[in-house]
Amino acid sequence: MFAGFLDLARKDVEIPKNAPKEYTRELNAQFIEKYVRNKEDYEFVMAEPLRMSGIYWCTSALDLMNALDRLNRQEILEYLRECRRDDGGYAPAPKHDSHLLHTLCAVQILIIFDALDECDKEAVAKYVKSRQKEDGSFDGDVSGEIDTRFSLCALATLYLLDCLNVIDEEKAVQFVLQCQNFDGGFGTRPGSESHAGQVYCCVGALAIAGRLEEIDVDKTAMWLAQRQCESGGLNGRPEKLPDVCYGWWVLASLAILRRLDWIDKDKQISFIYACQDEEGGFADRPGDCPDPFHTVFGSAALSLFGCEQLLEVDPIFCEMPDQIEEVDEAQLLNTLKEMPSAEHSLTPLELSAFDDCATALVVDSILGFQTHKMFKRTRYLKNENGRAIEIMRKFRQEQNCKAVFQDFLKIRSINKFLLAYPINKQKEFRDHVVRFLQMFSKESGFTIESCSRYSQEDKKGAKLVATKYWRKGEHLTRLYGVVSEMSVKEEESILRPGINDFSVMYSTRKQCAQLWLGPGAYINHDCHPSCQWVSVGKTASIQAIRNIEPGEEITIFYGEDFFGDRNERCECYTCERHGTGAFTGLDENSDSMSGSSVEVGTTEERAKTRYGLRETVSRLNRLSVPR
Ligand code: GRG
Repeated sequence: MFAGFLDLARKDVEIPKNAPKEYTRELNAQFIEKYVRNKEDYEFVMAEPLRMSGIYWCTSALDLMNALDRLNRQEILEYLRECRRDDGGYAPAPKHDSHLLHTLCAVQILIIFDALDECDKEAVAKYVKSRQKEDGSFDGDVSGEIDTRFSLCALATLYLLDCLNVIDEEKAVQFVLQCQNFDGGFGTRPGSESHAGQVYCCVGALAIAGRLEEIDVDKTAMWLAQRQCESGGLNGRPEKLPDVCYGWWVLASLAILRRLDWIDKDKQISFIYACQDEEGGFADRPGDCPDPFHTVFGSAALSLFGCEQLLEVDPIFCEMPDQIEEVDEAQLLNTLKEMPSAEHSLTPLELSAFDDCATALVVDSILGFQTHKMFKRTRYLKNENGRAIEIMRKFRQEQNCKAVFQDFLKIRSINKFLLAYPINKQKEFRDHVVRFLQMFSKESGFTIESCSRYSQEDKKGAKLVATKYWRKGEHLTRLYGVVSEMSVKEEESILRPGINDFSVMYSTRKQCAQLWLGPGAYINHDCHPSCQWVSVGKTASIQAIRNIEPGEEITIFYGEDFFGDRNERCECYTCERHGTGAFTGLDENSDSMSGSSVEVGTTEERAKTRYGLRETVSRLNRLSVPR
């Protein structure tokens, strides 16, 4: 209590010299896992009135850490069922009353677990509508408390369920606008003090309604930027102590307003790191006790700044497309061809994003794990993987490219992804997806399978395999490689050595690096390959250079020095058979012959510490591509 009084006088904190200086992902994940497991702990028991929010914080935190599998999905979904109330809303715990905040949390949890079909959308929408007052405001529950937090909860819930039209949106917007103060900030109700949490709620609500242009964005962003204290931390209002959770409320608001760079990023990151407990989890300030609330919002703030150990955060509100806008399905479907053109106009950036998204939809849905990606942190499918899996299952039976693409367009995150591109590029995305569908077409003569041969892929990669007999000289016309030339600037901005330069070649003729993606990027190297590349326009196809039996792997020769000098680290099947490359000097009967040499650490750690198998810089001077 005495410390609480002292806090009234303090205006900032000092960061201890020994405070953490990096994000401790594993410890943070363990902290959440332990919190959820120890249901008898005092903190857990006392948090019952907030339980649904607590589950949302834990679920969201582990989701960002890409560690959702540490939670018991079934147990959580069962809990949600117990919290459904007859009025259509969700309560924080069984036998409690429903509340708008916990209803939003429940919907978000269902989305994270890809289980939105468990939600009675109409009932929830009816409940949210019932909480709107005559002046456009919302109360949270039967107690009647009005707060702009509940305006955001209402709009966000309805947006996520695709039924914003059930409320009086205009009145909701007018109420939020009335809560803006002369300083640019927003409060809980008209005339109440500006607070960063409420700014987030109001800016988010206006973004959902597509009405941000109604405020002076610079003025609001200035008020938010002034929240940064000397320590680098952010406070919620003037003269108050910084708290790691404002890393989220302030930064997400600035991100929505496209003014994230108005904050001293490095100082803020150091402050956030320092709030981590040495045993995991985040506290409000350095040295305090950690909890799930500060852990999720501290992590989310770091993700906004692009922390590599965290998945891209989905602040929903700053990525929001226009509500009514949807891609023009007819334009895309009417001109769909089963064998797309060999030409394209994709820049390396577009090709990278399209390839990632298409492989997430088509390939990963069938193989059941994430295959190579240019931008690993981006979640193209958000939490709608289940839909893609279903669609691909149907494609394998019905073999209908048009129907499958039409279904893909119905996936919300895909529609949203495409809306960022003009129609000509959307068509190119469609063609790219169709190229990948060939992998599962009965006509193509090849397919993709998982492959555990290569240590560089943490033994979780893929290979292309023939599904028919191919004669020497025949062209595998449905197997495309898609090539895009890279400027030095593009190389610098897109490529990360050892991380995503796995398919970059140097053209000695054109004197530039080229990005090779498409289904062809899954073809593995072999020192005695079965195929070779043949350029066709801006794509490339594959030709058999010897007879290939069904079931045999389709391989090409990457180059003399792709896997180190004279391919000394090559792990191909031919090297394994001949005891060359990575198998040189290995005893045939030793354990390490069961695929390749022993590897320690993650791919990223290895990329930093040893020869980078796919390190562009060291390869660019050696490689050439076919003319
Ligand atoms: C979709 C992420 C998401 C949230 C739902 C409930 C809600 C919408 C947003 C809450 C926004 C908010 C009001 C955050 C502030 C939380 C907080 C730490 C309040 C503390 O206020 P004070 O007055 O502390 O106790 P200060 O920092 O002002 O001294």
